[in-house]
This record gives sequence, structure tokens and C-alpha cells, in this order.
Amino acid sequence: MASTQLLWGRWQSVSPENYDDLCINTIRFLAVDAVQQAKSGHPGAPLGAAPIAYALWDRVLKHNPRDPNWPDRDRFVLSPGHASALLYSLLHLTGYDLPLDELKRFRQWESMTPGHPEYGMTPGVEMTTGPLGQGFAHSVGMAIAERMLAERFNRPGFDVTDHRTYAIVSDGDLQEGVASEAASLAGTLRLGRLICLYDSNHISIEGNTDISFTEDVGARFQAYGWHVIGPIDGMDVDAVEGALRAAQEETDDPSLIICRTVIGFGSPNKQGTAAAHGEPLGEDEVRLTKKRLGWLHAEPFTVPQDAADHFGEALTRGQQWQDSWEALYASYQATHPAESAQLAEALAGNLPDGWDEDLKDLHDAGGSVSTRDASGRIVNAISKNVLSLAGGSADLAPSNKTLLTEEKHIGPGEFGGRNFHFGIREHAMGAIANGLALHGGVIPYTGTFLIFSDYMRPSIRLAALMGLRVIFVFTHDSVALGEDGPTHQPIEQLMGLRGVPNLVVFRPAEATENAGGWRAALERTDGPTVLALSRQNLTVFDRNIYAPASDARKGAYVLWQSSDEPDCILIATGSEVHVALEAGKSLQANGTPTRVVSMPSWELFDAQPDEYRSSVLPNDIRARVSVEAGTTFGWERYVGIDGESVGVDRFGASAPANVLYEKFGLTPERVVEAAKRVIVNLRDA
Ligand SMILES: Cc1ncc(C[n+]2csc(CCOP(=O)(O)OP(=O)(O)O)c2C)c(N)n1
Ligand SMILES: [Mg+2]
Repeated sequence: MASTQLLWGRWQSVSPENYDDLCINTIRFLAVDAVQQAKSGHPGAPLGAAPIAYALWDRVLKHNPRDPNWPDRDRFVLSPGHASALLYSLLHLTGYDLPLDELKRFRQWESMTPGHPEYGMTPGVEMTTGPLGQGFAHSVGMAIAERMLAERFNRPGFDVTDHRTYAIVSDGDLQEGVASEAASLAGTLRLGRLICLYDSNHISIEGNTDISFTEDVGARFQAYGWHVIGPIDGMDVDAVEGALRAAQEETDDPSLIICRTVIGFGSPNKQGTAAAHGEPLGEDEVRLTKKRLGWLHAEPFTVPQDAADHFGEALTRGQQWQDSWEALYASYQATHPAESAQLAEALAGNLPDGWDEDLKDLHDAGGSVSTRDASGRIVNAISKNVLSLAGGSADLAPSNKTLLTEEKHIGPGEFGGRNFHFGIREHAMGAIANGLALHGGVIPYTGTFLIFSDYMRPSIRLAALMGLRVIFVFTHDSVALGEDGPTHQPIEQLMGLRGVPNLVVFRPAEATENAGGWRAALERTDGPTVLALSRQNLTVFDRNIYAPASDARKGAYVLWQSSDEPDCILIATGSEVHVALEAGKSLQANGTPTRVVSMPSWELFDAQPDEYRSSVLPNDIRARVSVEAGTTFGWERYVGIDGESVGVDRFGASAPANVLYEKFGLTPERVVEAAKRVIVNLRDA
């Protein structure tokens, strides 16, 4: 370990005049002390990556700690979220509204310093990280959004959107598949303003990365089309700064700067080993580490005045950046009032007045159209008014109907379009869509088959956790997709998605409900929406006969019922509403008054007032049957212990849709039988 020895030499002799050394140690020991105080956390990465973080934050990153939401700030993502203490040190020291007391409450209930960075909890935290690979993939989305806004709103002499996206990424990040997907697309798109610092310490939890990760990462990224710098000495601040400047110069392609670092740097007994990764150093080792690095302050959480003064310059720099941007923006407003107004609206995420006007009368009653085709028409109608709406599919646009037919495409170095080609990369598609939403100015949607929601579930979960407006379009939403068979037929996916907190799942019965789903999704500013859409055609309800389509927004509504007080309620979603309706009419014809409830969205229904909910599902009508072409697991919630559920509790099969519906019992006859059984059982009870 000759290089480590050499580094020891440099770091042993910290002199007070040397602000860099002092500041880096201040970052390190705030993090180490926070972890030690919490008796929980990860000291290794902050100790090792402090110099690269410092080089970026002190010398390069354009930000204003006083205004974490300044639109033209550089974005910074700490992809290894376990190194959160590093980020909290930086935020505190550079003057964000994160008091030292909050670092002392690291990982405690309702502190601003949760175990992993969480979006919305701490000023300056751009996203929630922790699931490795996601930070990196989201940063690709942020970098794309920056270019899209620049393309749409910048005018000659007015580069009002002109920033970069930086990420620190770790071994674990670059092992994860989602990072490979995102890196591949970032290379293709030539995202020259994306710069990633790779904290290459060759250590993860189980030991040296030699045991599982031996590829040449630089060569791999070069093959993706990235501009690769290094390996460089990640403990050498000047070298890191130099690499960052070189990366800035390279505007054609994204840059990866490979920084060789030492995990747990300075800890005599743990540095360079996995022991430094995920547990406090221990009181003794903290003392030894401080001694080793020449840190003279016995008291934990010490910020030497010289360090505080030096970091404080970030406030002055930040204000100057923002002031000059604001001056530019003011003259942009004066010379380009329309553009600046639109930019402000886009950044605020506002929808223009009358944005959904074109959705009226989009579909003829009595016609027959799949909800995916209807969605295609709807999204095209909305996109004409909502210019921030942009999205695409993971290579299934012709099937998902996600194409904006009159808009251009996003491609290599081309960001003026609104149609994405994510390639067959569902996981990164989700992450990139989230990154677009996080950046702001773009309202993203994605597309693939419902079955492949499994491939992007971690990104959907993060969208829900962060409360992002992202619209996930999933078509081919049941066994009714037919011949492609069980690998393509979703069974447990709908219910699985319903299990994600803060995710709205909307499965419309036909085109007019579908418009309600899109409306709800666009108007929902604090969380994502899944739209589950059919491959097969479905009759458009005549709303003169049935309840108004606008009721779909309530999540569930009485679509139709017998004139007499109903004996039973059939509750269905999506294509099975049509099965339930036929069953309901047949029950009525045979003397059993019935109510049919269309329930496109559990979550929207559950959010309604009690009064409304019990008007749709009155407590005293306990004979209930649910009908949905998916797992029945979970429907007890609405049918209760006396009810029954008609669904598919097995993997599907390859056959024409009508055959599958017969074989799986998704028929009006089966629903009628179930309803009769439930009614009889209740009477006999
Ligand atoms: C998707 C995912 N899988 C597993 C983990 C658990 N985990 C946290 S850190 C880590 C390894 C970290 O190694 P590295 O990324 O090199 O970070 P370092 O130890 O160098 O700080 C693992 C497996 C995780 N956070 N995310
Ligand atoms: Mg590592």
C-alpha cells in the first residue's frame, strides 16, 4: 500500500494555514461524530470521500445555500445514500438551514438528518438515496431535464437554464443494473453536462470488490460513450478539481471521474477494510483517527473558526451566482415575456387554464376502443395544452400508445423533442422519469406492459416515497392480452402496486373513465399515478344511461343499478366492469336487484369522505362480489368476510383472450353464481 503510505505523509501534517486539510477534516469529523453519537451509521465513506466532496463543493459546485430551490443551481446527488453524514456535514458547513444540533440528532425520530438522505426533509437534499444505483440513474433524468428546459426556453444571450448535474457514486452504485441501463442511455444521448465522481475504494460490505466486481469500469463507461477520466488520486483535492474542470470542458459526453480513495481513511485499525463501512468507529478508534489525522479537538462536533470562515464563503459565492442569474432573468423577462412566463409556470408545475378542455367528447358513446388506444388520444390531446408533458416507452410505444404524434424525438444531443425512447430499460426509465420530475419543468410519463412494472418497481417506489408527479402508463393489463401467455400476463401486479403507499393505481373500465384517470394523474402534484390499460377493445359507456364519467375521479361509483333496493353489489375494475355489468343485468332479470360499482382506483376511493364511501358501499349490503382479472388477494377489503371474489389466482396461459376468460371463469355466469351463493349464505347465516 505504497500510495496509502504516501497519503499518510501528506495528511499527518495538517497545518492551520492549510484550509483544505482543515476543512476536509472538519467534514470528516462532523460525520464521524454524528455516526458515533447515533451509535449507528456509516463513517467509512465520509472519511474516504471527503476530499472529492470538498473539491466539488468548495471549488466547482454552483449553488446558493440561502436558496436551495434556485432553479439554475447545479444539481448534486449523493448516490451512496449510506454516506448521508457526509452530505449533512457539507450542507451544515456551507450554510444551508441545517443547524449543528440536527447533526447531533443524526438518525433520530423527526430529525432533519435521517439515516439516508430523504427528499423534502433536509434543505439541499435533491433526492432520496439509499437503494444503490438509483441516485446515479435519477441524476441522468435531472441532466436530461436541464437540457430540455435549455432547449425550450433559452434564447440567444439568455442562457437562463445553464447548469450541470453532479453525482458521487460508489462501487455498489456501479454494480447495480439500473446504473448500467441509465449509463448506456446517458452515453447515447450525449449528456455532456452530467459529471459523476466515482468513489472507487474497492470495498463494499463483504470485503474487497475483487470477490465480485473485477471489470474495468472505465473501459465499460468508455464503451457506453462516456468521457472517462482517471483513475486519479481521490485524496488529492487539486487533482480532483483538475478532473472536474476537464469534465466541464467536455460538453459532448457525460464524464466519469474515477477517484481512487481509501474507505475509513485515517482510522488506524479500520481504514481500507469493510470494517469501516457500516458501523461507528467506536470511541477509542475515533480518538485514534483524530490523532492520526492531526485533529486537535477532543470535543465532538467541533467546527474550527478557520474552517467555518472558509466554508462560509459559499454563501457569498452562492449569492453572487444567484444575483447575476437574477439580473439575466430580469432582462430575459423584459425581452422575452412570453417565454419567461411559460418557464415560470413550467418550473412551478402549474397546468394552464383549460388544459383538459380537449378531453371532452374525445370518444363516442357506444363505440369500442381499448383503454390504451383511448390513452393515446388523451395524452395527445393533453400534450397540446400542457407543454411540459413529455414521455415515452421502453421500446413499446406502438403497443403502449404513448407517442405524441406531432412532437419531435429526444435523441443524441437532441433535447427539443418530447418523445423519449428509453430503450428496453424499464428500471432506468422509471428512475429517469423521477429525475425529470425532481429537476422540475417537465411532467414525465413512462410506458411499458403492466407485467414489466416488476422491472421498474424500485423506481416506482421511490417516486411514491418522494411524492413525485410521475405518470406510469402500463398497458396489456390482464390475461386478456391472450396468446403471449403467462410470462406476459399480469396476475399479482395490480395488487402489488396497490400495496405501495402514496401510489394511486387507476384502472379505467373504458375511454371516458380513462380521461378521468389522466386528469387525476396530472392534477396530483404530490405523488405518482399508475394507469393500467387494456389491450382489448371495450365499449364506451353511454353516459345518458350510466352515471356520469366524472364520477370515476372519486375512485369508485355506482355505475348502474336496478330500480329496486339492491340485494347485492358487484364491484369491478377495468375490463371486468363489463363482465360485472352483464352479470348485474342478468341478476336483475332473474329477480335479484343488483348494484354495479365501477372502482377504477382504490386509493382515490379511500380518500373520499366516509359519507360518500358508505353511499357507494352501504354497510347493510353485505352480499358483495368483486371481479378483477388478477389475484383476488386483497379484495376482502371491500367484499368483506361474507363476500366472494372472482379473479385469477394462478399464472395465466397462452390462448386467445376469450378462451382464457372462459377457462378462468371471468364470465358473467360465474359472477351470477357467486352473487347467488353469497346471498343464500347470508340468508342462511
Ligand atoms: C439496492 C441496494 N442493495 C443493497 C444495499 C445494502 N448496502 C448498503 S451499502 C452496501 C455496499 C456498499 O458498498 P459501496 O457502494 O462500495 O460503498 P462503500 O462501502 O464503499 O461506502 C450495500 C450492499 C443497498 N443500500 N441498496
Ligand atoms: Mg466501495
